[in-house]
Amino acid sequence: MPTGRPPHPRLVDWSLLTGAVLVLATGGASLVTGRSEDSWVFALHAVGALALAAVLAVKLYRVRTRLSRPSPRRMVSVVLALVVLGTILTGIWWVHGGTLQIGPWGLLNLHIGLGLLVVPLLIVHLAYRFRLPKRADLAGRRTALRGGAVLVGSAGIWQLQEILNRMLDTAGATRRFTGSRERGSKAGNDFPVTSWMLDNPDPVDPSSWELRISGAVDEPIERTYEDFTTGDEEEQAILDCTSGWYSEHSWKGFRVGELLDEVGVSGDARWVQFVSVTGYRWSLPIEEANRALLATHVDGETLSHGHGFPLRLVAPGRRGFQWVKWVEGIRVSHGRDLSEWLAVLVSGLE
Ligand code: HEM
Ligand SMILES: Nc1nc2c(c(=O)[nH]1)N[C@H]1C(S)=C(S)[C@@H](COP(=O)(O)O)O[C@H]1N2
Ligand SMILES: [Mo]
Repeated sequence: MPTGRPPHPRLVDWSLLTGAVLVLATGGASLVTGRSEDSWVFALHAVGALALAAVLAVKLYRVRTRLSRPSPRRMVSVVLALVVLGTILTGIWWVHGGTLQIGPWGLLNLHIGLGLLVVPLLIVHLAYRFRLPKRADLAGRRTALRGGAVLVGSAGIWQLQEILNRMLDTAGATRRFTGSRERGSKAGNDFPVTSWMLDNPDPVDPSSWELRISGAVDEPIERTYEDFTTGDEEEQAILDCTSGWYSEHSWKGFRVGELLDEVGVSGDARWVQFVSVTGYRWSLPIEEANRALLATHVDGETLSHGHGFPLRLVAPGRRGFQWVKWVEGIRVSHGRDLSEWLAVLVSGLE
């Protein structure tokens, strides 16, 4: 590995910025997929983050003497450095089986929260510090060799972590590629109940509950609980929550496509939205929605209230937050309803 003259400060800073953008982008993307084809997103996040940690060490070494002379601008930089370090440490700790409980939040929630806090701090930091790079800062054989060494080293450490995890038999050893750890699979209703933020409705009374199918359909219709007692479509699928656990079950109910065929969907409809009694809602592209399940049962048991009785969406390959519970509405539409992003965050706030 080439050593000697320290890298140019602008090269270090631009490497950090590139790394931070990559790690934030893959971190964000990781929240909306649970499909194994997308596992590279998680790999890129981990390797990128380990490389970022190495470059950050070089930067902190360079600025070490300035840290003792505080100014408001410098405070932002110091807080940014601490938050990034905290994000890196919580990420690595999670990978190695760490746990932590702060109220309803776990270690992975803390990691994500710190990661999101990086965004505004980084923007303020850049507002003070942004300098365009010069080509000479970024070019050269030594730079390419060093950059390559950091990336190869990070990929190597990433692989070594899994060997270490298995040797020490940590809780991290058996996680999925999404980072989630197994909880209560195949145990009927006996797996964690997770509601996002404040969604906590009273139990749904099946005698007054109705499912309304509306939007780009021939004629809106209502279905009662009675109509849903006979569903026998089964699907083995993993519910994978972004707070860091997954649970695999056999779900039973109705194919969404069957219900939509009965009502008749307009030919150019593109999205199907699932709406909860709480206002919480999420959409799937229509082809995917057709294959999804509206479940009444889990491993042969009637869904409990906490898991979404009488009806919940089972969307294989999607993250848990997209599996809408207590579904009372299906809306077929041409365009995507972007307000659902807000609805999943604030649903339940009265
Ligand atoms: C500056 C921001 C961030 C940094 C520096 C960072 C850093 C890290 C590090 C060092 C790891 C451990 C990798 C390993 O040791 O293999 C990790 C894992 C992880 N991070 Fe981040 N992260 C950031 C932001 C985020 C965000 C915003 C999210 C989600 C929104 C996220 C989600 C995850 C997940 C799910 C894992 C676990 C992956 C696994 O178990 O293999 N991170 N992160
Ligand atoms: N209506 C509604 N559906 C919801 C939620 C919610 O808060 N409200 N939480 C989601 C989240 S974040 C997850 S991980 C799963 C959890 O399902 P479970 O409680 O059955 O484990 O439900 C999803 N469906
Ligand atoms: Mo979740």
